[in-house]
Amino acid sequence: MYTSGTTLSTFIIEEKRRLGEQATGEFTGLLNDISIACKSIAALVNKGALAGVLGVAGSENAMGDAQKKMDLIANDLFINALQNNGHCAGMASEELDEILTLPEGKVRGSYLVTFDPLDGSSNMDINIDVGAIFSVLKAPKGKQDPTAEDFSRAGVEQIAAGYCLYGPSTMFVLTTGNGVNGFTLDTTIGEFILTHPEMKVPETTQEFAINASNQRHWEPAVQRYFADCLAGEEGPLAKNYNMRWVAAMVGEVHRILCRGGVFLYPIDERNRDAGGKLRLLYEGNPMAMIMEQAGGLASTGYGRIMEVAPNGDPHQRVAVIMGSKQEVETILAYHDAG
Ligand code: AFP
Repeated sequence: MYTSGTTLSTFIIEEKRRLGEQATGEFTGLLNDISIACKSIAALVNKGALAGVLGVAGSENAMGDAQKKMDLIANDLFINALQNNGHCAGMASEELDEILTLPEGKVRGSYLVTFDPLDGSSNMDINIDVGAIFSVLKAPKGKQDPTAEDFSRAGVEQIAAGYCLYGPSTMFVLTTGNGVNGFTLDTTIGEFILTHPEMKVPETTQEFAINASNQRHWEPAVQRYFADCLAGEEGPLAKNYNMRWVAAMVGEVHRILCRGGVFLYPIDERNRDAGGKLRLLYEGNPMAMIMEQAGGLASTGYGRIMEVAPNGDPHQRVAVIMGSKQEVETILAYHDAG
């Protein structure tokens, strides 16, 4: 008998049932909205130059990054998918200065969504992997429109997080707090199908990912760890390392989920006051939840990313060290040593 496999919606409904949770369908609807945004983005990313979506938009986002055309299109597609179906009460996007409330007349749902609609967008023009990252929080009860303060919550409060990787195939990877599952887009039927159940990060690794061009700015603990990695078998870590750098966090995290590794975007002297380079709400927290749910660790070097106290700025930054449990513990020992 031919089967089409387990679709994302079926998986979410079945998971709720398995856990004995009351399901109104709203959460399933919300994740469906997000998956529709991702499918629409995948279609355009896949067409690339044919769809006229390459190149810069001529604007900057809240962090002063030059926006690509596709950053803005992906942002619009997320907003469109989330504001019309009554599942979401408000959004925060890496591409927007302020949080976004729904237009008048739209039904407010029970959830808040944060997203980076096109992570690694400088990869777009060279046809290398890009992705989307999202996180879901409960909306405050009895409030028509959320404020920035309502998004200002530690990562441990996330009720779901995920990413969509636009690579050789399009993959949607999701956690709702019960492990991590990966779905591949079957473009012939337009559905995400469960292909990577219960993803687990291997505990050990010999692979690291860091932008080594920043080496001179890193803090001493990371300098020492990196030097010991390069020393290989003869060094204190006694193993030969491999290095990878996709320059899109979605790509790095996906590789780590599939075959182990560590990804570092540590504090460096230029971003020390800001707390790091990557964004806590749009990158740090969601990827930390996925990593931990898959058995890995996610730290700033000094504590769990998901316990970083939010400072009220939706564009707060954070240092990131995440991946295979034993390797992250090794890096934390370098930090403990000062
Ligand atoms: P964008 O979302 O602005 O494209 O940034 C991607 C990213 O934040 C992250 O995904 C990469 O790991 C990192 O930037 C790469 O940045 P550098 O080129 O500065 O190392």
